[in-house]
Amino acid sequence: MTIVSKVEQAPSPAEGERDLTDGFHLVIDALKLNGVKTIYGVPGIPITDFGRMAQAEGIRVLSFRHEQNAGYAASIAGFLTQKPGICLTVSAPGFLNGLTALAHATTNCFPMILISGSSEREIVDLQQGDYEEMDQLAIAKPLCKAAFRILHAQDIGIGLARAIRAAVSGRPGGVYLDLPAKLFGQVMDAETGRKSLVKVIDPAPAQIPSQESIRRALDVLKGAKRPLIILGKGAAYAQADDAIQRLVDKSGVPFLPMSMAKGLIPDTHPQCAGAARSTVLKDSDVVMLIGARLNWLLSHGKGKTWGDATKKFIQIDIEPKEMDSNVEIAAPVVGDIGSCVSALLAGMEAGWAAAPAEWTAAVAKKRDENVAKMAPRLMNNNSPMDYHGALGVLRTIIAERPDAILVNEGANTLDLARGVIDMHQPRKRLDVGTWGVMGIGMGYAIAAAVETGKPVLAVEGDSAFGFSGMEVETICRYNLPVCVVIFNNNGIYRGTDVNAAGRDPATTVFVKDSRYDKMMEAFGGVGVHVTTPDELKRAVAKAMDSRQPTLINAAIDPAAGSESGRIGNLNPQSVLKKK
Ligand code: ADP
Ligand code: TPW
Ligand code: MG
Repeated sequence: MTIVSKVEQAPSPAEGERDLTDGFHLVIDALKLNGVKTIYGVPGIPITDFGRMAQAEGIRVLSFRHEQNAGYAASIAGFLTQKPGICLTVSAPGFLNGLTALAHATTNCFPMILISGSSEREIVDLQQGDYEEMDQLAIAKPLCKAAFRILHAQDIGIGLARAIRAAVSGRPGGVYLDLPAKLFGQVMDAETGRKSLVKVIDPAPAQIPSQESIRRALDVLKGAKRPLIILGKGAAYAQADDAIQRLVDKSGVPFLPMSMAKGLIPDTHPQCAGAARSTVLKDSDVVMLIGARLNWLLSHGKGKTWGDATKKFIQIDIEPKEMDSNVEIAAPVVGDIGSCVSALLAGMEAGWAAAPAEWTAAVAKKRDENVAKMAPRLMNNNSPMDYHGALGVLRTIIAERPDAILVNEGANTLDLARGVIDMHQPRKRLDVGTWGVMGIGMGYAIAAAVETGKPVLAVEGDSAFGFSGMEVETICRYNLPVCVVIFNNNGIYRGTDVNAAGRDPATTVFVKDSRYDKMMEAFGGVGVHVTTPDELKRAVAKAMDSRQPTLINAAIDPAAGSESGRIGNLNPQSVLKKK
């Protein structure tokens, strides 16, 4: 008897012989049937052979050093491709390591499936102490959009179809798929197995907004004296780039991109209000949100950030429950962004009046003033470097290579890079997202390189880098075009804190003048240590053009940063006097 892996190429069975398949191959065939090309994970019992077989069957299986990084890679692969990114882990500890990323995917509305092997159900349920025993399904459930377990080989097709649909339809999110060890070895007739597989048709169906909601939104927009469009990462995810561009152009409305929506329309577009953020939030009277939630990142749509003027909100989102989540939404438009924006465009009759010139001129003036104020700071060649001097050159690097992908995390390193580095193309800026989580860096960089083939520039705070730094080995192993720049200011926010109590170092500082570049050299990559913006520029340009794995340790003035970057106001204050 032969175990048949490629069901579609199964030879006709010889007389009296039935071809068989098994759980391993059915999962692989189901993934392939649904277009999965890459799996991010860490091997071990019970999925080591699964990884080998998937690789043999032509799926790219990328092995990481820690599941959390593989999970972040899968989550951003989902964002970039609109297909669920797949993360594969072992049971209990591997599963838990991957779970943070699954929760992150759900929070950020990225489609992802965490597939974990699990231990024997009968033993787990009686809590008899199996190898890596854990009730993974129960633990995953509250942290993701949906969670499934497959117990029988004949259910693999349906189980994967459910997982894929749950991840990508409606508001995308993380899905957990539990595959007990026993499933992989289950054998069934190959032909029956092939027939049991499901190719998911139209996994994320268009969701057409009602005509009434479109009319209402256009009425509100028409009445605006100071309109603003806010583009969120949902708009970037939706890949409705042309329609959004046409809406912005036709309406003449200033737009503000949220962090990961930067570049959806170039930051250099005349209507971009990125450099006039406080003014447009405060002074606008009608705000159209496209794939952006009114969460903490937008001060919940109220308070002094939003000024005194009464605002009317138009919100375009695929998730009906998002409407009125923080403030009243005057014109909810529920549907997928492509369909909604196209319907709005269709409803804007010829001769639609562009946004009032008085307002657009005021926004442009404010923006130009702010840009002019910043310009000289970006041109300094100080050593030790400050953030602006270093970021000024990275801004040029990206302007010269607009198709490169920028990954960014840290506190000052994040907030200042977001403000300084203009993005020119959609989905090129990948960062900490809704939670402001540290640790996405290397996972995102690896997936970005793998999924797009473009060179990646990862701009990392020294603390941020530490959360996923071991994956530089992975970058070298797969020879990926990733250039990591570490803004090394000797610590979290600043490198200057001292512990008044003596003994141990302060909680926010690291070993002084660490040479992270040597880490890259340890694995055969290029390591460079730089102390001036000129040196930084040369090193990054070389790395991006050579596509060689590179880590540049950029020494930043330890006193240059501020506590928590731009969000220091969120720190609770003690009323007690310091000792
Ligand atoms: P940002 O952090 O950039 O402000 P958020 O993550 O808060 O963005 O918001 C993204 C929003 O986009 C979510 O509310 C999500 O439901 C929505 N969304 C995601 N994909 C689509 C889509 N294809 N069509 C409509 N809305 C979408
Ligand atoms: C998973 C808290 C926010 S920002 C940051 C930490 C630890 C590091 C800032 O230092 P870095 O940048 O990266 O050196 P810089 O330029 O300001 O010096 N754990 C998680 N997520 C978060 N957000 C934290 C801790 C945090
Ligand atoms: Mg730092």
